[in-house]
Amino acid sequence: MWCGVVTLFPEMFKALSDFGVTGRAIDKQLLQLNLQNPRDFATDVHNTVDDRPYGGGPGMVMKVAPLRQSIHALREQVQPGVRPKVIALSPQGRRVTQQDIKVLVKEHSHVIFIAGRYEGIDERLYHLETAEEWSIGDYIISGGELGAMVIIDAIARLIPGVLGHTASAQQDSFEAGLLDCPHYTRPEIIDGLQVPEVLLSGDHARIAKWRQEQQLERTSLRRPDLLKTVLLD
Ligand code: 4GY
Repeated sequence: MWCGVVTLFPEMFKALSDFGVTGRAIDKQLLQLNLQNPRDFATDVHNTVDDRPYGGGPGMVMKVAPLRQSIHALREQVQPGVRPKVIALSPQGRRVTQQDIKVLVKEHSHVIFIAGRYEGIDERLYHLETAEEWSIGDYIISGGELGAMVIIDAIARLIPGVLGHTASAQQDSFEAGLLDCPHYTRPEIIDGLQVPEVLLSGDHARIAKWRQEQQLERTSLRRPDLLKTVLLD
């Protein structure tokens, strides 16, 4: 999977390249991360990438030209004929689900993420570069970088060969559209709290049944919205 990111803070992406599952995916060249700073395309002495909003108001708006040139520079790094999907992180976007991540990994080998800053991005960029807006949740963060990293992390763990067998099985809970069951490890008792007896029984059929019941119970209690779609499927 090839991911490009347009960001004023490329160093933030060390959180992906230098740690854990995403770091290993990059080391193994299963995930390629290409960063482009729009500041590199600023043309004035101050390296300006933002400007005052038309209509007035507080804050600054990211200018089209440096972002556009950044997208084009990233596009030139892919094989001719490949047209990466362009996704801008924004609270105005469609809420991202595990299903979206699955589709991205299966159907789009190349994706460019736009991580905005300040008050936002000049609206015309989305039209000019046919960018979709995606949101990681209904809250406001200071820039698109953390949103892009959340999505790239979720992508990495779905790329074949990135996760080991144990870890990929764990994924099956959300795969089934349900919340995960509770987990326990040693010691058997902590301050009087016992591990559920069934998990010590060695009866694998009973354990599997218990875990599925727990998944259903927790989902109906905590996320009844998820249960609706599972029952429909
Ligand atoms: N929520 N989901 C989000 C966000 C910050 C102004 C554009 C979100 O994805 N991104 O809050 N982003 C804004 C800040 C520029 C990005």
